[in-house]
Amino acid sequence: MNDLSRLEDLPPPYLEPLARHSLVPLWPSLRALLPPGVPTRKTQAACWPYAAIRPLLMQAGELTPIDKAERRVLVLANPGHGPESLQATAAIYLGMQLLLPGEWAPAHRHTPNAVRLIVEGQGATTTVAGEQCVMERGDLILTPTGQWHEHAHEGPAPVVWLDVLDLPLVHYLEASYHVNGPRQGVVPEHGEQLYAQGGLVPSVDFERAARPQPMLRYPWAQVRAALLALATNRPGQASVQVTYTNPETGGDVQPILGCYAQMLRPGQRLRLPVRSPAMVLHLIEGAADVVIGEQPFALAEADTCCAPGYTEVTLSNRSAELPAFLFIADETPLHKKLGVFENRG
Ligand code: GTQ
Repeated sequence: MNDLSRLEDLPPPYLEPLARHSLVPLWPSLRALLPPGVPTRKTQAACWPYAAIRPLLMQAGELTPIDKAERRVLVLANPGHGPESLQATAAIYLGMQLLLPGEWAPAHRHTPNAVRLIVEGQGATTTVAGEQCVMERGDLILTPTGQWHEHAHEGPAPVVWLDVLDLPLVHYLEASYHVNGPRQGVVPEHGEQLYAQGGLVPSVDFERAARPQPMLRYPWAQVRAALLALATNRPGQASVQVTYTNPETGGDVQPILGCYAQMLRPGQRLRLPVRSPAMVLHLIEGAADVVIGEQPFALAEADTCCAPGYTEVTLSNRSAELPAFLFIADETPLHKKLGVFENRG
């Protein structure tokens, strides 16, 4: 951040006492800290094809037992941030996690918020605060800050999901830590059954907002149906997108990252508005081309890419017959809370 080479303009007898007193002149760094017009971003346009990740993840399954790994994850590390930083954008961490039949990833809770988007396999569950969430392809499962969670797998084939956490931000804030715990008891109720039945909720023994995030699982079948209905009901609308919301507040599902599902109509080309938050895109179904700034990527199912903020992103459905469906996560709630959100159209 500090352009140290420009300090050479200053005489060493001046610089030496500055260093001794932990003082730094601002003026050599001012333009780097506050560049003209557009922020400097480490986050690069990047893409992780699932075809590259999958065999390496399966190899990890052979090389590293779950009790040693605790979480068997390959991190999608943005080259602009470097491999050690383990981050996709300034605030977003992405990882592909593998659980093999019979495995259990033990209970813990931590300060960063997580969401999981199921990529392949059946028969695994994530238990969050006692609620056992079935993991099926395309489902979104929340693990809000501070809630106990563990993953178990009784099915016959490997299960893989995409972890999206606000870990880089929480770590930057020096607020990231975890606590291990014993296996959770399971409660019979499920938030998505309590809330997602046409506006009905139980009349007895039901307390609104008893939990900060009342719905933990957003089944893909319901999200997909909502997008198809939206596309049919609003034939003239270009962007067919839904936001995953908290059914009690109507606001975002998590405090820092926003989650959305986007449908591309057959043959559709869609330019997204240029906005301040960075985002990640994951193709759930279909085939799509994405251009991030100047960089084109051809997405196949289960491919994941990431776009820095203040950058033009254009999506094109490669099929003229079938819709395409993407999961999107971005930093919008964070930018809005901080007052730095910008939409440049
Ligand atoms: O499954 O709890 O990718 O704690 C990173 C940290 C997954 C998890 C990650 C985690 C988890």
